[in-house]
Order: sequence, then structure tokens, then C-alpha cells
Amino acid sequence: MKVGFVTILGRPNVGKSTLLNALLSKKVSIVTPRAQTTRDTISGILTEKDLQIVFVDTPGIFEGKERLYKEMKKSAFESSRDVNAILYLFDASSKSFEEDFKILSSLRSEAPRIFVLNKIDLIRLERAKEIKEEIGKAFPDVPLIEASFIENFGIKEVKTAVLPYLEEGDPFYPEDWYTDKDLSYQAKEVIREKLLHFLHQEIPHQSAVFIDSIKEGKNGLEIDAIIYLEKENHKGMVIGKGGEMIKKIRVASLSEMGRMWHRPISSLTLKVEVNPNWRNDPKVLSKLGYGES
Ligand SMILES: Nc1nc2c(ncn2[C@@H]2O[C@H](COP(=O)(O)OP(=O)(O)OP(=O)(O)O)[C@@H](O)[C@H]2O)c(=O)[nH]1
Ligand SMILES: [Mg+2]
Repeated sequence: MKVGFVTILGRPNVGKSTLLNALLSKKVSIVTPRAQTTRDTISGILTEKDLQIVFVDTPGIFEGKERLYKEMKKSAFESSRDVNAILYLFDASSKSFEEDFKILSSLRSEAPRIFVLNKIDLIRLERAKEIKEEIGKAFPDVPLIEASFIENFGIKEVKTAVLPYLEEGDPFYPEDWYTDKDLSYQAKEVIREKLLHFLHQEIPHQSAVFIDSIKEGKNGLEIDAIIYLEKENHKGMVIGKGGEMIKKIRVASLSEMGRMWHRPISSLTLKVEVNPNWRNDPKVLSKLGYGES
């Protein structure tokens, strides 16, 4: 069987998680219009006859001063080591690619690279030509695939491009697995997706979700979650007038979980707590699964 690991890297918001979900035809990683959506490395497992590719979605690489962001950057860089190939995504609508070039030259990995210019639906043909020239000049030997994942364009090409880098071996995961993450992790991510969707400004970035318990009840899954916030005055905004906002988040999370898992969820309770400075507190970060303790 041909097997291998392929890491998906790039700056925040370039479409890494969109690509992962498209490759698997399944939602494994949350997607929002906002940067810094993905906070962990998430594997999506594509198993076909005689083939298993583990695609690893990573947090977008950027310089953030909080410890959380340093851990995110570290995990993205670490997941590019010892893999069969690296898919590096560029956002075609970017004005400059300097930051990308900086990231690429600081990558310490021997793995072959494949470039993807995503979001070409947002630019004109002329600009695409210009960008390809600029990237080609900086990295003449790396192949570049043009894509618009939102329009299902270029996904097949991405899959085909990684095939030569796979090796003969046994599968890493059972054939019916599509992600390395359990239900508890997925539940937390869905709630984060809805926080990012409904809340403005910095509130979602300054929040974290912890799944206190998830168990199979008589009528379906019963989930208890805690939303941690950094500031006391954010609490009112997350709960909303008469509990309107938290209700919206709860209802949207429930329907998303139902769509993803195809199984009943009989209860979802959301508690809101304030935990100042959680993004810098190694103990809290570790409890939430970010970085080392
Ligand atoms: N116009 C356009 N938008 C796209 C395309 N691909 C993804 N997007 C959108 O770009 C936004 C970010 O997509 P994500 O997949 O969450 O990006 P990401 O790279 O995982 O972002 P982080 O997790 O923050 O690093 C979402 O609103 C997507 O719908 C594309 O080809 N064209
Ligand atoms: Mg992402």
C-alpha cells in the first residue's frame, strides 16, 4: 500500500482547513472567514484502495506575543518535519509574499515542497501571472498549483501532486478513521467555530472552549462545555441580552454537530467563565490541550 504524511502549511486564513475538508469530502477542521481559526495540528486521513494519505492541517503561521500563539507556531513548524511532502499555501489576494518567503526560508525540513496559489477566484489573470513569476523567481524548483478551493478547483491536482512522494508501507490508521481527533475535540472546535462566527472583534480569539464531559445518554450524546474568556466585560456579550447570544451559539453548534456526526445529541450545556490571562498560563493551556505543560 502507498502511504505517507503530508503537512499543509501557510499563513493564517489562506485556506488550509478548507483544503483538508475538500480532500476528504468531509468536515474535519473548522473554517471561518477569520484568521487564527485553527489552533492545533489536525490530521485528516484519506484511505482508498491501496492508498492512505494523512494530511495534517496546521495553525496559520504568524508572530503573536502570547504564549498560545508561540505554541501554535511551534506545532506548525514541528509538523513539517519527517513528512513525505509539504503543501505550502499562498493567498493569491495577498499584496505581498515577503512574509511567506520568510516562513519558507526558516522551515527546517528536508521534505519536498509543493506550492499552491489558492483563492485565484479573487484576482485577475494578469495578477496571477505576476505572482507566479515572483514566487518562481524566489523558488525556481518548486512546482506551483493554481487553485480555488472554495470553487472546488485544483483539489484533484493537489492530490495527484503528492502521490509520487508516498512510500510503500502499512496504513497508519484503521481504514474507517478519517481524523485523529476524538468527539470531545470535535465538539470543542464546533463551539469555537460558532464563537468566531457570532462574536465580533477580539472576543473569540480571547476565548477557549473546554469540554467538561461528553457521554452517551439514553437519547443521544450529552455534552457539557465551558467557554473561558479573558475579560469580565466579555461575559455579558457572550451571554447576550436575556441569554440570546449564548442560545444562538448553542443552537448553531448543535446543528453543526448533528451534520458532522449523523447522531443525536440530546443535550449541550454551555457555561461561561472568566479566566484572565489564560493565553499565557501554561497550566490552562495544557488543560486545553495547547502546547506542553
Ligand atoms: N475567495 C476564496 N475564499 C476561500 C478560498 N478558500 C478558502 N476560502 C475562505 O477563506 C477563509 C479562510 O479559510 P480557512 O480554510 O479557515 O483558512 P486557514 O488557512 O485554515 O486559516 P487559519 O486556520 O486561521 O490558519 C474562509 O472564509 C474560506 O471560506 C478560495 O479559494 N477562494
Ligand atoms: Mg485553519
